[in-house]
Amino acid sequence: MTTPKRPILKQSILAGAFGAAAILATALPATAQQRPAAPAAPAAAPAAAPAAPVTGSTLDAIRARGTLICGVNTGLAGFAAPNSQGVWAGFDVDYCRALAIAIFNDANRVRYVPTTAQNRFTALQSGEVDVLSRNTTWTLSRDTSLGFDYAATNFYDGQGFMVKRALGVNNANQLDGATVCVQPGTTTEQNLADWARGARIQIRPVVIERLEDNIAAYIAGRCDAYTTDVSGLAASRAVQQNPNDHVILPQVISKEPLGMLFRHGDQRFGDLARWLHFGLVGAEEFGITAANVDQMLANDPRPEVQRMLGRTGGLGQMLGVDNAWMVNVLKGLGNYGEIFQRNLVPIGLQRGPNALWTTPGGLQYAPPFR
Ligand SMILES: N[C@@H](CCC(=O)N[C@@H](CS)C(=O)NCC(=O)O)C(=O)O
Repeated sequence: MTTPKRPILKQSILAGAFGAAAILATALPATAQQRPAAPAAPAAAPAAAPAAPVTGSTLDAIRARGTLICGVNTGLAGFAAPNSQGVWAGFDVDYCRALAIAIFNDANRVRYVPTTAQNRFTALQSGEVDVLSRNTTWTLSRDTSLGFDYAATNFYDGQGFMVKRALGVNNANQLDGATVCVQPGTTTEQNLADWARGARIQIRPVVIERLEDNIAAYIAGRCDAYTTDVSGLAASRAVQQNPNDHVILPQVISKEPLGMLFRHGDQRFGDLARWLHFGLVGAEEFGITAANVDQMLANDPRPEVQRMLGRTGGLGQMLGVDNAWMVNVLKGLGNYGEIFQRNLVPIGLQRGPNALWTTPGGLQYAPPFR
């Protein structure tokens, strides 16, 4: 075990540790606790129990109900949060709306169910929601023993750290001995332990259940750093009074491929969710936007564009929806790049690995529409 090396952190660590102890003893006795991360026992098993089968076709149930029930975040700027008019908005919300357009040609036929890191999997397993569109990482255990499938990776992410600029830390390795706020029931908690162990760094996790309590504890100085997916760091930083007082460190310690999840056995619905993402990415590649989709449908000579837009090929029908599904989705929401630009650029995220595969370093790639 290493000892803390940097005086600046040692000082704030003490403040953080005592502050954390106080909050744990009072506000959050049952849900928050400090645990040593390294060397530590391997991270805990996934929060939810293995899935009990939900029978019946989700697509049919959604049609019969007349509404899609989308499990989203409790509130994460840029991804899923009520806007100033109280209307849910964000990147993950746009994927719910896209599904509703594909199924009903009506973006408003969605009921949003806020889910926490801890209860999201139970909500999907139990059938309380039809789909999770909620910054959730694709992992082997979630894909198997929890009973889910992933539609596609709609956001390539990774875990990072945020610190106060005033702390003077600019590299994650300087966090040796630090207290780090982290939410349970996440890959974040597990990765933090893995990373600390691998890097032979001692981290003192302050595990706090609710997102807003994590941020509050970090802001109050009870933790030296806050860790989550870089997307989540950007979202939380963007809504602080002075975002510039907080620095997202350059190290990314994990891979967090985020995407929509559906239940095992729900392949028809899953196919639609998957090809919806590919349609958004493919449209960007072909240069089809909300503004020009009608014109492209009428005039573009490329056969794949005509198939994607449903003029030929009957691809929508193969997915169980109207052949005009992508025309409707693109008119309502724009292509992947437009959705990214509208929701995520304002919180400071760049395309990075989420650029199209035709851009160096870009990973977003759609299989053929045929
Ligand atoms: N991608 C990670 C982390 C997802 C996650 O839940 N992150 C937190 C912090 S950004 C969150 O969204 N919390 C909201 C809540 O629990 O209400 C995972 O799938 O485990």
